[in-house]
This record gives sequence, C-alpha cells and structure tokens, in this order.
Amino acid sequence: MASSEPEEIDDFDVQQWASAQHRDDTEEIRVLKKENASLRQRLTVAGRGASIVLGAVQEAFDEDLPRISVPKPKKHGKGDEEVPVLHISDTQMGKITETYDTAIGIGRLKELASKTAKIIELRKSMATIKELRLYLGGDMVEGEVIFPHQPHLIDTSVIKQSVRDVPYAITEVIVSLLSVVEKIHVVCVAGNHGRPASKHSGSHPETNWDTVCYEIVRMMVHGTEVNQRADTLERVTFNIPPSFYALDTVFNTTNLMIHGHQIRGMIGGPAFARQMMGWRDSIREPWDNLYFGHFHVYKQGDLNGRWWFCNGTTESDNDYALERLSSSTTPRQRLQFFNAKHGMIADMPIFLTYGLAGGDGEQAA
Ligand SMILES: [Mn+2]
Repeated sequence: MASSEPEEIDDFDVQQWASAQHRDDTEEIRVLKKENASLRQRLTVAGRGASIVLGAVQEAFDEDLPRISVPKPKKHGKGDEEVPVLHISDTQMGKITETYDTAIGIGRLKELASKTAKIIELRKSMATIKELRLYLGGDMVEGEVIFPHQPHLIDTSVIKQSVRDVPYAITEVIVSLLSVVEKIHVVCVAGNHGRPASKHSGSHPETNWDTVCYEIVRMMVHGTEVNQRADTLERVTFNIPPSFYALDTVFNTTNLMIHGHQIRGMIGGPAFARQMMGWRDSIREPWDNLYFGHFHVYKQGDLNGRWWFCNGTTESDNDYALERLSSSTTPRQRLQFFNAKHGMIADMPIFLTYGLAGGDGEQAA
C-alpha cells in the first residue's frame, strides 16, 4: 500500500494545479491571495511581526500624529562653529533592577536632554552652535527573549518598549534639544537586545526592535508620507542604515558607530586592537574614530591616532556588569564637541542620577 503512494504524488503536478486554480479565481480571491502572499513574505522574510507592527503604527499615524510642539532655538551663540555629538546607547528600556525600570529610564533620558541643553547654552558664550549629532547606539530596548529568565526581569513587553516607551523618550530628547539647536542629525545602529529571537533562530539580521524604535521616532518627528509634519523635515534628519555600522562626518572627522557586541575580548586589549585595525581596512569608507556601547563601561582610548569611545548606560545596579565585568558605576552617557580646526575638542560624561538617592533630574523638564 505504501509503495503506490509516491507514484501518485509524482503524477500530480502542483504547479499546474495551482495555475489552473488561479485562472478560475475571481478577482477578489486573486487580490486576497496576493495579499496573503505579501503578508506571508513580511512574516517570514522581514521577521516575526516587527515590520507588521511598523506598518500598523504607520497606518495609525496616517490618521493622527502624536502632538508635538517644536521649539525654535533662541540664539546660535558667537565665535567659531562647534558641533555637539550626543551618544545615547544601552538604555535597556523595559529592564528592572533594584534601581532601574522604564519610568526611571525615561526620567534619565529627560535628565540627559536637559543637562545637554544646559551645557550647549553655556558653550554658546564662546561658540556658534547650530547643529547637533545624535548617535543612537543600540540596546535601546531590553527585549524579552534574549536569555531564558529574561521575562522575570522586565516590566513591559518588547512591543511596548519599542513602539511606545523608547520612541516617546527619544522623541522628547530630540524635541527638547531643538530648543537649543537649529538642526539635529540622528544616526542609528541596532543592538543585540533588539533581536526578535535567539541569535541562532535564523531571523533576518535587519530585523531588530531597535530599528523599529528608530523608524517610529522618525515617524513621530516627521510624520508619514500621508500625514507629514512640515516643521521638522528640514530640522531633523535620520540615517538608519541596514548595516551593522553607521558613519557620520563632523567637519573633517568621520565617526564610525557600531553597537559593540561584535567586539571580542577586553575593550582596549590586543584582540580589540586587531579588530579595530581590521575594520579600518575592511569597511570600505575611510573613518577616524570608533563609537560603541554594549559593555556598559564609560571608557575611551586612542590607538595609533584613532580614538575609540565606549559609552556608558542609563541603567544602575546591573548584576551582569557587577559579576562579569566587575563594574558598577553611576549611569552616564557621552557628550562631545567638535570644531573645524581641531576635530574633537571636548569629551565628557553626563552623569544621570534621576531615581537615585539625592539624585538630580526631578527638575528636568
Ligand atoms: Mn548590547
């Protein structure tokens, strides 16, 4: 009985059957089939819902954009032009520790924007500052399936992290900084916590919840094609490349940003140095300085004249960093200033103490 079955299947031409069916379809069924095929494509190729979520947000924004009132900078300052670079990464939004959760994460980003704005205003007494670069370095979301017990260590789902909390917080940072600069150029890379599933699950490398956040920030700031916000199109620009790295040129210096999970060994160590020199040759475009996060350790160094800058995190009391990296520091992010003559002229941590005993930021708008 079993021996006759394969022949029957061989005789049956699926392609022919399918095209015969297709010819008999009514127009509605053809449209439905096409829609079905395109949805299936989006699910399997683009990866498990991330692009569907993005599509749904876009449809919602086509109807109604979030209300944002975009401020004008009061003055540009005097003296030679300077460009601030603000590196935000590893906000791990959604994660809970003893002293961190989503509300504290959002509070610290507000604190960061307010402290950055104050420093920019101060520097305007000696420099002209019109434009800021905002580097979003990945792990903006904590995710939910990065390691097996993670569901116990988060306060919101990855959907809320990537569609609501991070886009809201980052859009607030952008809008708040528009009160001190005319233009903001936003440069983005995705982190390992934004992966939709385990790194061995075979999802597309471009599919990442960080990227969903960035695209939603862009929609919140610019609106959609159908429903555009005219006052921000020229003032805020975005670079969200599909590659693991992003490049940004400030005056004569080209900065290379990655998330950092690609780095092997100790940062600043010999394996790291080899890898950094490898990227110098393997990445087609020439670059000068390397920016990354991931390690939750605020550090920098230079290697044969190229700077590397490792960003801190907004989170506090991270058991992983305590156990594995013996590091426990005040939450911080990086702010720099560049000018045409010298390139990078100032590099400073912005300490974030919102939510900590005796902390600042309660007053942050
Ligand atoms: Mn990471």
